[in-house]
Amino acid sequence: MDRRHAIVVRFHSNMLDVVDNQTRKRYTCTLRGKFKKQGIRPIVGDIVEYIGFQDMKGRIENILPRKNELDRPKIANIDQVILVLTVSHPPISLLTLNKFLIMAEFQDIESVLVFNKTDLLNQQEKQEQQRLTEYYSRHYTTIQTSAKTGEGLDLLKRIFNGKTSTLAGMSGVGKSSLLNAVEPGLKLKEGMLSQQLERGKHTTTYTELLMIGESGLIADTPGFAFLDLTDFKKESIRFLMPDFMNYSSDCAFENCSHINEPNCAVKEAVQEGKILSSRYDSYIKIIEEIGVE
Ligand SMILES: Nc1nc2c(ncn2[C@@H]2O[C@H](COP(=O)(O)OP(=O)(O)OP(=O)(O)O)[C@@H](O)[C@H]2O)c(=O)[nH]1
Ligand SMILES: [Mg+2]
Ligand SMILES: [Zn+2]
Repeated sequence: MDRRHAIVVRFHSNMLDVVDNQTRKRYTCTLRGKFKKQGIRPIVGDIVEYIGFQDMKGRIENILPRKNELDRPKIANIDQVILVLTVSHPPISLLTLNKFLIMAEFQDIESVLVFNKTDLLNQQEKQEQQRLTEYYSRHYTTIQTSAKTGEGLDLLKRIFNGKTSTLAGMSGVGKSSLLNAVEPGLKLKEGMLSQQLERGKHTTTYTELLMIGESGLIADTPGFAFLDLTDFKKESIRFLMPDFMNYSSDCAFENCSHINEPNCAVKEAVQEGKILSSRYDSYIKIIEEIGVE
């Protein structure tokens, strides 16, 4: 029988769903016994070899090597992470955003920034969003959207195409709403912000890859993921900030940490407004949080 390639999109109790790489048809598969013996378990995003039977049933024969692997959510072979933010409703935490970008940079995963709920912004908030969009777009794909009015959704759709993506962002920023707006057939559960904040719960609670657009797959992950920086070395953070890297070669000291050294080009750039001061503040905060090794 023919072995074909597919991607794992969802787990059931002891079966898993895969989507064929070429036909985009969905099969519910069992695992070969050898996986249990070897203690190997595929995760969502794994590329597998499978044999398809009748009635869209199949059996996983082999798991191909992973290009990357995230822990929270447990997912493999991600091409990009779509980080959804809101300048208000709820207000953005720039520290969280910057931590997240550092984390993605470290894992070598591309980040896309989506500023959502543009329809709710007042004049001042609009300006703030414009300022952030302009800055971050120098290093990351950055778009502005509204799941309500449809602004930016065509662009978002194009970003999804041909890629395996995962969503991230605080509860209530509109991750599920954006996916529903782009692909109404998904019918994902959306939450009422106020109720969510009261209960401190997420509306979306498990990891699944959904088919979106003609050729995209996306995980609508619960809330914020992979934000643990404790394993980081303080010394590595500055290399994960592309805006700092633009200036650091002009620092007087070759291995300048941009904290106490004189003639620091990064600190000068902050003073001249070329680097956002919130970026620098986040850098110092993160270094402090990591503490002494
Ligand atoms: N006005 C406006 N409301 C939005 C927009 N996007 C989402 N909402 C509302 O914001 C609330 C939260 O949206 P969700 O899509 O459930 O948020 P989420 O990011 O998926 O939240 P979790 O699943 O808890 O992580 C819902 O009441 C949505 O209707 C938008 O662009 N404009
Ligand atoms: Mg959701
Ligand atoms: Zn420096």
